[in-house]
Amino acid sequence: MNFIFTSQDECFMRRALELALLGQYTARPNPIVGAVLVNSLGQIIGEGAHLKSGEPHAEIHALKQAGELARGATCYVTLEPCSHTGKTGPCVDALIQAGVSKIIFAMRDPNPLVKNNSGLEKLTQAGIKISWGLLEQEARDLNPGFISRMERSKPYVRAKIAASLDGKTALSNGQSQWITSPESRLDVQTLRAKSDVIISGSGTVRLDNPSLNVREITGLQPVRIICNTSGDLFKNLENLNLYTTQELNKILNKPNFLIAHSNIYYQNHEQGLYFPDLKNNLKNLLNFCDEKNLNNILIEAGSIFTSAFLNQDLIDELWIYMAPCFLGSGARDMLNLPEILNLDQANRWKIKSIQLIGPDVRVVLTRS
Ligand code: AOF
Ligand code: ZN
Repeated sequence: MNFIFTSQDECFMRRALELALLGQYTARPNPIVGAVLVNSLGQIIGEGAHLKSGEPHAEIHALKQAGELARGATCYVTLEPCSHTGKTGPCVDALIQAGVSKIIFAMRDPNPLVKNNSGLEKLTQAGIKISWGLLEQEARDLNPGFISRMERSKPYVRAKIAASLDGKTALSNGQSQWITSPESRLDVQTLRAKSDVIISGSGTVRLDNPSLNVREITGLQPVRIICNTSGDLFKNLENLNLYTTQELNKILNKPNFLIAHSNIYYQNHEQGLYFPDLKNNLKNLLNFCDEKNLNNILIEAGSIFTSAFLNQDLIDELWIYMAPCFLGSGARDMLNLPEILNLDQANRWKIKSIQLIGPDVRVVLTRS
């Protein structure tokens, strides 16, 4: 379907996209959504964002703010209004009841519960004009993990790397704190805060004893999963910062520090996730995340572990923070990839964005 939109439509949709961000650290596992109600004079009469799973959707907040003024208004919303009863009632019914006359949404909802056309048919039958596709890519970019799970049955996976300009991530003795600036590390905090899960390797845990939590931003804490095939970290749990900073994760109903392992002895450990042959089948860990409604995964690990994910073709985005320094030839490489003998086999990516972060540069790479 090809709909025609005005520059005023675009302005209001941009506002809806902006509002959606209000839920970016708190709404998961739900998608983030923004909505704006505009009257016939082109004035905004209601605004809303979906802030928390189980709480009202964006449209409901906007309708509440507009009250009686919603009659005859246009609703701009970043995601197709839902037609199902989940933790909350269908937004389609609320919009009909409030008497809005037009709805413009940026993207169809890929959720199988909403995907059938029943909501759109209901709106059309109620005499409401509907159109969609305005700033669709921008709306898709708000919810990569939710869309990936709905469309491909797998979470969206990002890997973060902090490196020098000569592509090194640690000295030969393992020292890596700190190559990048405090500004870059704060930027990583926002990336963590948007992630449902942080995955790391036991090597990083032994070397740095990291907490891998969110400290500078208010929002939900991610689940931290450490891959440790032998399970030997279980012997020393209490001394890990991951253990002392753990709290209950409501999506999983488990502590937010888990160890993925392949040691049958720890099969029933309450903080364990047992996968036979985890090392060669990291995909099984991602399948677990998909089944548990965990949308966005961030890998923060050393080069060997990050490369294992890369070699198994499991990474959607690379976030590389590069500090303007050189660590020399003895230092550890950013990645450990198999040697290739033909440039046709190069591991190629597309640059999605480049941004200065303090004194460093952040390059985001995608596959497509
Ligand atoms: C909307 N507006 O603001 C959001 C929508 O369990 P529930 O009731 O909260 O439903 C969650 C599903 O609703 C979610 O998976 C997605 O399909 C849709 N989200 N829909 O009309 C919103 N957040
Ligand atoms: Zn809804």
